[in-house]
Amino acid sequence: MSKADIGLIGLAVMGQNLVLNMNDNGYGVAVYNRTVQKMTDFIEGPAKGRDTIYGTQTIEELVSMLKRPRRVMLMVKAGEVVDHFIEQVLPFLEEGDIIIDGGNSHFPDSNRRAKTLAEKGILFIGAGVSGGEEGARRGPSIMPGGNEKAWPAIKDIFQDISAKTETNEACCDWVGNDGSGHYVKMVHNGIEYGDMQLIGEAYQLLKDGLGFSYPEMHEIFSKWNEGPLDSYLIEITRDILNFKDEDGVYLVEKILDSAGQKGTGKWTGISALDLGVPVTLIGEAVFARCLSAIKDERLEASKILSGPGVKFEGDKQSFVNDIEKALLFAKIISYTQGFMLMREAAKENSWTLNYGSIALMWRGGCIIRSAFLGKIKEAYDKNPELKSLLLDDYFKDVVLESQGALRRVVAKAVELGIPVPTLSTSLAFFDGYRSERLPANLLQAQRDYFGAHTYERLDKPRGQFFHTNWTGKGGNVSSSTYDV
Ligand code: 2AM
Repeated sequence: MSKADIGLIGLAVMGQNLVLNMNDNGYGVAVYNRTVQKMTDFIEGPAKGRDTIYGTQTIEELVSMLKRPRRVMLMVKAGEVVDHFIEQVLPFLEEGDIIIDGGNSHFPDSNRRAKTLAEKGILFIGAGVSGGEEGARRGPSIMPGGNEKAWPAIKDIFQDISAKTETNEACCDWVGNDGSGHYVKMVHNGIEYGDMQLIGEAYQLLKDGLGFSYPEMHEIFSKWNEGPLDSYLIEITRDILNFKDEDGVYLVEKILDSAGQKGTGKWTGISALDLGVPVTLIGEAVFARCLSAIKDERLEASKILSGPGVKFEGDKQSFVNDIEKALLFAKIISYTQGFMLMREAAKENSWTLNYGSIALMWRGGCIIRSAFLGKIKEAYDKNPELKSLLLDDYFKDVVLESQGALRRVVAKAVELGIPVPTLSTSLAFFDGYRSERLPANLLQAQRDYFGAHTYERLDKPRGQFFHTNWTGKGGNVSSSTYDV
């Protein structure tokens, strides 16, 4: 009976494709779905003729088919449904068996599940899986974290089914304890929001600022995809810009400009705020989607609030080259911020994260896959303790070389009245990050003035706090004893 290498619960399209992918790689898979009809449709449809994919009608039957240690993977809707299935599976498992959650779970849930299951002797893995349907079928990026004791038992399956880089390295490696796999996946999605918003801003500059046609923009993106911006998202944008509806009109022109979101970008922003890390670019990308979503209000405002009415004058080609460099610059800032966030989360949660291997996992299979991630891996391979990507020689040179282009692009966008929230925040971050002094001295003075919050001084050692009676009227009591 025990003949399947792994059991998979949840036969929506991601689940089905992972099963087929595992089976292509020689693994026997037992499958189950709440709605049993979906299981039979799968067995008689996409899985037809594969005699090592086993359809099961109950969870008990599914578990009974598994080799030990039993590996049960959940590909179900994130949230309570995951807990519900864990409860259903548990009575049939024994110590040392493994539950893998491959859905888009929020990392605090995975932290909790890893802990409560460990108490029961069950090894929990929270694995971020990226790459969409096609990735799941042909090779996704997989970011597994949780109970490390389970890793040897799932390593081969996961690395076999994952995407590979050009040098045949698997885009799947051990991430770290607890919910760190889902955390890294969340940051991946946040970065995806940023990359997409940056491309959107470039598109609006090309279309509304420079007046390029769709075939011209298609050409520009084709060229960009052959340079340092070479990536999946640039590639699909190139193709989208060339895609005509049945009536010959470019389809993207007809799509309502109101963006949806499922929450992972927002979670990244919330985590950044919680940890106090300036992940400004992803934050702007999330808010840009929110602004797009109030379409009706914008429509009303557009009739009342006019812009500068300025037209682009100058050399279009050189501006296109500037946009390319500006995109690269901003992308470096975004990834710098994302890795800063992961470092802080690792500190906070006592995770040991390997940043080079995270870059490698994102190198292929997932939505943000790009040539650029190879450079990030090199930077962390050179110095695993690298504080910031901007301090790496390669990235330092690129940002120093391209900052002029970004400044011209942002300045021109401001003149033209084209919103570039992510491009401009990347510049603001850069200018702040490279500043020895920021105006926070004044801010500290204000805080001390109105709230006796105290300040440290440049001419005294750190850790000594001072309070000044700014008006001569307030007391000398500082907020350590008196808080307004
Ligand atoms: P279904 O096919 O029976 O709807 C992705 O939606 C997967 O999660 C599907 O396998 C789906 O099962 C499952 N799922 C979604 N909501 C569920 C719920 N409330 N209980 C059990 N399974 C659920």
